[in-house]
Amino acid sequence: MTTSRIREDVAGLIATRTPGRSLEGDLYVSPEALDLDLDAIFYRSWIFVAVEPDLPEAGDYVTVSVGRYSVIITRDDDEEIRAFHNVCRHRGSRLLDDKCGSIGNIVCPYHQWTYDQQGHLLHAESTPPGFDRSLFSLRKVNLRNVSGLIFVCLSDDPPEDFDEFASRVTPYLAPHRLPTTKIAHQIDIVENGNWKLVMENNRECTHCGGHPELLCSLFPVYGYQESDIGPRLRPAWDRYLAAKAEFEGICARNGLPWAAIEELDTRRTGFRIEREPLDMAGESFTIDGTLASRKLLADFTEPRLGRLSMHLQPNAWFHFLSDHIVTFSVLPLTADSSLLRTTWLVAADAVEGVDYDVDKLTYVWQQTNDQDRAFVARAHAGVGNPAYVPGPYLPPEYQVEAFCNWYVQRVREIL
Ligand code: 3BY
Ligand code: FES
Repeated sequence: MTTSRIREDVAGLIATRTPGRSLEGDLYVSPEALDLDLDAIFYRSWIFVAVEPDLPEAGDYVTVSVGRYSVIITRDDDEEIRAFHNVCRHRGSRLLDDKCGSIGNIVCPYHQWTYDQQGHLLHAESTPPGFDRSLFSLRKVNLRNVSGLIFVCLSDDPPEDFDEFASRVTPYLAPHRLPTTKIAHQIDIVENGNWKLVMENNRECTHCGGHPELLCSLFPVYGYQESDIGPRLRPAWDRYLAAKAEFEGICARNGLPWAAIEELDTRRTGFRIEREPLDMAGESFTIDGTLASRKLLADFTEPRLGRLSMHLQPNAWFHFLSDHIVTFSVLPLTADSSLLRTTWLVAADAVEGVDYDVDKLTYVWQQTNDQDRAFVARAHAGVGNPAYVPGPYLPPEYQVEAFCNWYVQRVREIL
């Protein structure tokens, strides 16, 4: 089949999409749809790829693969963070292989063309007289740093609303001072499911009964409104409302914004942010809700700051707490598999074994990730079955629908 024919088929599935229902199966499982997703979404949007503490020192770098691209992110001697394509300007060799490391100059392993940390070509052997090295700098990738969260955009024409998004969320994020934290733990897991199913699963809590550890501290009403609450959730809802009333006072006292901003499918850089109370002791994502790290972040003096949660299209979500931060990024590997990276950050001066214990810090989300991995694999297997027909999103799943609306809009823009 020609590329344009494939596009027509996928375009047909997008065109006939019924609002309020899940997507057609081939949009989740076909390699052609993944190609389209990469083109429409991952090569054009701002993609969350790293946190500043991934590169704590001058000379540190990380590499990240986004579809067919590989990107190098570096911190230079002036502490500036930059991104380049991981492609030599001589004959295109990949430059860096490792996920992270530390370097002075970037030396191509093939014929040793040598670039400085700003991407300038410093040295190339056997060049003819008059060879202009300045024409062969590494190709830059657009990068933004929002309170220590690193985003790249592979397009030369990045979405223009990103800076406005950044200025709206910065008052929420900045008080946690992510750039002053350190990585306590980071794990990559491969989900046996399409990236959209990983994202959809994250956008609702109607499956949260499958997360007993998370529900120790998270109220199981994420995405619910009063009218959605049945007898099963009524006690939790009442507890949530009582906690919220007290919590708003805590936020006000600490000068922390908490009100929800919800623009998941009404803008190019779709996002949702809100600070909400936690259950039990109300301090952190632990089994009894008490702190996972004794050293609070920034200059916080109160542990009960709840969870500042931010959900972003297309590929990320975050929880900022008083004692740690946990970030999640999703990148497609194939139509059937996705990489989920989870990073836990604690205060830079928190001492492992004294102030925090990695197992306690990571337990709830390790369990939750594992449970979600099973849900995603199950969903992927089901939507790949020829008997699958798109089903209805229910009211507490409105953020799943917002994700699909946002996705469909992006694909329509390029078809
Ligand atoms: O991580 C999240 O933000 C959401 C909250 C509940 C379901 N999901 C795990
Ligand atoms: Fe990099 Fe030749 S391809 S030096």
